Amino acid sequence: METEAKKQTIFSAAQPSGNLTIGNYLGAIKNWVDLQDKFDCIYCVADMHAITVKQEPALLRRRTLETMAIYIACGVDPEKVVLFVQSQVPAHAELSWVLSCNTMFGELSRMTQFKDKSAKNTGNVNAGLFTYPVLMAADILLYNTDLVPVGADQKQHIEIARTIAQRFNSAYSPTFTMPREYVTKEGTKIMSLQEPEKKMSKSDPNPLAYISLLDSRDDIIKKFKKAVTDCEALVKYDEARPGITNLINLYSCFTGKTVAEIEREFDGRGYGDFKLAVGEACADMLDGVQNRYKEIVDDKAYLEDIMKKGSEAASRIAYKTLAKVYRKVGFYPQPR
Ligand code: AQP
Repeated sequence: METEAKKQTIFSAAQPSGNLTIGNYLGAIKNWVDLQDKFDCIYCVADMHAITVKQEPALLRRRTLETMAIYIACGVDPEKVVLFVQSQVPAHAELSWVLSCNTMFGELSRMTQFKDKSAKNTGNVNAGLFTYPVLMAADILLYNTDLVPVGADQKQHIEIARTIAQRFNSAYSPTFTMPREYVTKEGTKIMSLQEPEKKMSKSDPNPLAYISLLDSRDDIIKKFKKAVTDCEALVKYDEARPGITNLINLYSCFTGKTVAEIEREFDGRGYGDFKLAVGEACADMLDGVQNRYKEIVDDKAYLEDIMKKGSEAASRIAYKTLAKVYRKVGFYPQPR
């Protein structure tokens, strides 16, 4: 009898630190949906990562549920994937401690996200912000993950997860699968609409800088109209002009048109026309997501049932890995 080849494992997560943006969608979640039929996929709402920045507790709880609903509205199918909330699987925190003892201070000091976020939050440069990549390594390594679909901003964190895994495997014995990032060309890095040299972020204090997946059509069109470009009024892809280049990239993601087709379509037309077209295409793309979201977000029992099943399924895998790690580092066996 032929045995079926084991599928590769995918792990990915997003933080409920704000309403998810089109950056989160194009950089990560869209790929999650594309991958769910071919791989064993494990997706999580990373609430433990979110508290590295101050969160209002009631809001964090609500956003955790809403983020679950957004994943599903975007097409993530809880029947096909393991979908869970990070803090409901304590193995993440437990493995993170062991891994932090196998991670060097210098390695963490080089992380760009730490530098960016600590510059933005000078009043709260906490140890969790610094050790964020270790928790992320634990998230990934617990599930013997082969591939991690992320935006380009997270590549450095996948690299350090590999370094940590490698170090642990050589110090003890082969334990962790070496993960690789899965980044698609199009959604790689969506930039802010107000400061196009910076990436779009859901926690940007200026709501004009990002498009939330739940923004109304009017807001979407208004935000694109106000998007920062330049005074050349030329719809032409040019890395030296990050504003218009970001909008061309986005329009291409929304419509599937190539850059050359877009440049031809808007040849001789001003930015006004183009920005309106980008806004309309974005709103069209989000229509279905928003309708589905409205249908499920108030069904707390349905969402909590998915969380429960997800955390049970995730725990089964995670605690197997953790038990192996505890044994290898020499922790005394759990009392029976
Ligand atoms: N602008 C982006 N372009 C492409 N991909 C992006 N991602 C985030 N922003 C962009 C990808 O979305 C996934 C989830 O991200 P996250 O919530 O874990 O954290 P983040 O990268 O810090 O995202 P934000 O929106 O910038 O959150 P805040 O503002 O809370 O820090 C990741 O795969 C990420 O690559």
